Amino acid sequence: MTDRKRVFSGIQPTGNIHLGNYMGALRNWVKLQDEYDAIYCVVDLHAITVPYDPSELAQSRLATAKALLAIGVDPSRSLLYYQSQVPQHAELAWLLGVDTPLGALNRMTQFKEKSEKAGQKLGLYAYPVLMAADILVHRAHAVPVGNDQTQHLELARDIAVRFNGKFGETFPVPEQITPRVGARVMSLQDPTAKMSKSDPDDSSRILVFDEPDTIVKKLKRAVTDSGSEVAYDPVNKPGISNLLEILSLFTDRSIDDLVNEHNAMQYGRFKQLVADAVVEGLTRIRTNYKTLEDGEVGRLMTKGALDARMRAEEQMVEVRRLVGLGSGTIS
Ligand code: AQP
Repeated sequence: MTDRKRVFSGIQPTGNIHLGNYMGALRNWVKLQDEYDAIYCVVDLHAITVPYDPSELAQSRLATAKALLAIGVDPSRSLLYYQSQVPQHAELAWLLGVDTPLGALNRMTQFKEKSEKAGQKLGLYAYPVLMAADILVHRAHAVPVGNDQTQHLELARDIAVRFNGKFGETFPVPEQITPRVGARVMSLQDPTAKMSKSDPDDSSRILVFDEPDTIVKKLKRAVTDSGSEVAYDPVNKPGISNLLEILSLFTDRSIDDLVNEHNAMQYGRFKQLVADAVVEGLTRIRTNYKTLEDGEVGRLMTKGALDARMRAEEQMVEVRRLVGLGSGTIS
């Protein structure tokens, strides 16, 4: 283990990775590998908290792992694995859950939203406790996520503080890392709602692996606002502001700069500009994906899980001792 600070994050293997996932979280995952001891996870135990098809899960896990590698997660610099292959996550979730007040879980908006469709189930309810365990089992200092995860991360911080208060300083209280641009990418069809995998309307999101002509089509159909000015005003012009954020990220130029240059441009031309930048920016990822071989990715994920188990077990030996569940090992 290095003495660098640790960063942890996860992504669910549900549906395909979209521009919101990429801009809000995954781009940061790649960047942070240089600065931090980075630990990344395909959170399959989270994915099964909503209805799913078991026969598709193995395939979608693999596809998600490949996508992460194609985007630039580098197993020679980061730890990458499937959550379910490291049982310490679930064990710590139980130990943390026994002392998590129901009032805190009742406030989680994601539970309220998702349980409307999936029903009120314990797994969905306990999801934020498992997320806290994911982070704390690695004693992570920071968590790169989009804005939609702020409430869950606050709960993880509360859980860490409560544990430390009861058993002594054990877990760093994790900080959230969100990007300046792209922390909440909005739906192309309803720019007041976040872009999301579960939106039934395909044209609401751009997938990282969409074909170039699909990207152009979706962006051309993106809902824009009244008026004709290209201006950044997320409240009154959420559609154009969303497109400006996307263009800013893909061109590495500030929003002010882009507004100055394109202020008088017609919406149609502006959308084409955004589409060109996105297509160009995602080409490298699409090309990388095609070079990845399933067997090799499977082996990388197994190695990642074995390393992660060893690291998580080091923490769990201490946690078990602290909570009174013994210091010895059973062999
Ligand atoms: N629209 C978004 N803008 C910025 N960041 C986003 N993230 C998700 N949507 C946006 C971030 O992507 C990471 C991985 O997300 P996830 O797959 O683990 O969970 P999610 O938040 O449930 O993703 P979706 O697409 O929004 O799925 P559904 O439709 O099921 O709710 C996280 O860091 C998240 O913040």
